Amino acid sequence: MEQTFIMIKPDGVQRGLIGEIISRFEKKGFYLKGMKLMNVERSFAEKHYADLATKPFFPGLVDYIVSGPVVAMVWEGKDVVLTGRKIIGATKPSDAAPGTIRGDLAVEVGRNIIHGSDSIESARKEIALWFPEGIADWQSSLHPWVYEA
Ligand code: D4T
Repeated sequence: MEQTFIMIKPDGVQRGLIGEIISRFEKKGFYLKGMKLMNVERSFAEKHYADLATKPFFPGLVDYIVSGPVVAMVWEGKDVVLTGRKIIGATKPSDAAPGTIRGDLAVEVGRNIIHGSDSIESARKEIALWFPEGIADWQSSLHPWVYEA
């Protein structure tokens, strides 16, 4: 099954939104396969956001990501990359629909509380970067009650 990398950013941690965010993915029917609370080095944040290195907001983005602990997670499920992005909502919280995490819980693009991989290829790279030690191997006993096969 497909996997995606989800990160609760420092504002999501500081605002006490970890449980709320995990709950939305869990209740949907996706499976948590890896999770850790960690502070990241500047060089690591720069590597994660390497594709955005030329953007004017890049230095501020890196400052924000290293400003406190983040929660790094791997979630698994059918179409979890695309569906995870829908659960998260548009990058700019003012464009994010009500019912999405950013639509309900965030105001500013530079404080949008959560990251989710934007493609299967990005997910593969991000999981390898954030979880070099690997992820947990388990299956939910509820699987047949969420998935048809
Ligand atoms: P992430 O990667 O954090 O899930 O965000 P998105 O995939 O939704 O959006 P992105 O890669 O375009 O932006 C990455 C990150 O940069 C911040 N940002 C973005 C910002 O501070 N100012 C901006 O103008 C934009 C476009 C927010 C998310």
